[in-house]
Amino acid sequence: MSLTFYFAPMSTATTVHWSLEELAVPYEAVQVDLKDGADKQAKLGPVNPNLLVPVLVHDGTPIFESAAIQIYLGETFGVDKGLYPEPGPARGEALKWLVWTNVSLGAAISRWLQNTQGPEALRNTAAGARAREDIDRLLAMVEENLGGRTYMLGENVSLVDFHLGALIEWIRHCGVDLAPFPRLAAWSERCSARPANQRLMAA
Ligand SMILES: N[C@@H](CCC(=O)N[C@@H](CS)C(=O)NCC(=O)O)C(=O)O
Repeated sequence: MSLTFYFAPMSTATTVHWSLEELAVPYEAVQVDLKDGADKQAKLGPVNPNLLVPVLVHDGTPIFESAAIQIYLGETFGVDKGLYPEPGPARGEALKWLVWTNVSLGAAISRWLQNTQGPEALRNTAAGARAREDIDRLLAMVEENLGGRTYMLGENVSLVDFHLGALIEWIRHCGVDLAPFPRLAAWSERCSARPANQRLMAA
């Protein structure tokens, strides 16, 4: 069995990196310098024509898109390790939050960053403000979900917590205040304190 993981620090790849560390499966990590076009082309060209990290290559098959990788890792290794639900309604909940993290919350965060911190010529103040409102509305969904739950799927930590948790760490770093969402803030601290995440942060 071979697993090769293409990543860059402090990027979308961190969500998958965290899961790989928690799953404790052996993998080879290949760091890509996203600022170096030649490095990107040489390393990512053969595995992701979109030239983005993360990419996971399992026994020669490349898988890109972080949510797809998380789902794949969950199905392939996570159930046995107690980090991903068996097929059934709980699996449906995991899929719901993994996909939501990218296509709802992640998309709003991208709009916000592009319109407030991206290239000057592409910024739009009203679109940035709208995206920021959307982020708070979406964070309120997480706050609601965490009512009476320790983790996103209930009492057990799962790949959903690592996927969403890494994104929340990132937006905190970008200046999103979690104070209006106390359950979310406490959950984020709980997840971030895990040894696997601390190892990544220290690397
Ligand atoms: N939808 C993709 C987004 C991946 C993505 O945007 N990756 C960024 C890093 S955060 C990247 O590789 N950018 C390449 C570059 O900056 O040249 C996913 O979830 O995997």
